[in-house]
Amino acid sequence: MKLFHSATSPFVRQCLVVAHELGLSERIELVPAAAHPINRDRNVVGTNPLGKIPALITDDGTALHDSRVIIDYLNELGEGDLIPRDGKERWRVLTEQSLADGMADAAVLARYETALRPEALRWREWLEGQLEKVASGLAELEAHATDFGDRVDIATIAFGTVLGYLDFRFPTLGWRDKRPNSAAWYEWFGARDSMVATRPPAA
Ligand SMILES: N[C@@H](CCC(=O)N[C@@H](CS)C(=O)NCC(=O)O)C(=O)O
Repeated sequence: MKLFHSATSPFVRQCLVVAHELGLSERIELVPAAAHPINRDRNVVGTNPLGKIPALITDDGTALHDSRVIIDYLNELGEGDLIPRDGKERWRVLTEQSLADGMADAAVLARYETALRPEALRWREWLEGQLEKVASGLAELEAHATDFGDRVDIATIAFGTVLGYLDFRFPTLGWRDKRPNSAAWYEWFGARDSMVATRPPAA
């Protein structure tokens, strides 16, 4: 399998954490990608017309995206149990994953606003609106983090990778301040081999 990859993408990292957890990482060849909302990477566009990463080419040549589809695929391939199959548990975990992914979407957009958009065109309220989404997600996480126990599934992986992204791109945000439950949980989760092996480079 080939995965279009950047070490800084929280969505790519989610796929890699899943692959590590399922013992599939050796089967994935990482293809360096320069995904960018304006200067699109033509190689990525050839697999994902949206030009976004992660995008995966399976061993039989099938193109898969986005991260949720790739994760579902890897979970099935590795006969994993990272996605509950049915019942209330399934809908709860999928909704938690959706929240964590939404936080990552907002954080990536906030990053683009500050790192890519020319200064004269920046819109402070819009940036604040994205960070507000992140903050609301963090509040929800804080309310539930003590219930996570030793869960390792698509939702906890998504929360772990978005917190890692905040540490990487928004170190001054201080997300741990007044969020002791999330901080304690992440201390444990972030030390998993799968998380250590996929850490973004030093900012
Ligand atoms: N919903 C997508 C989001 C992926 C995403 O936003 N990827 C970013 C990198 S972290 C990207 O490719 N950005 C380039 C662009 O916006 O065109 C997923 O879950 O895979």
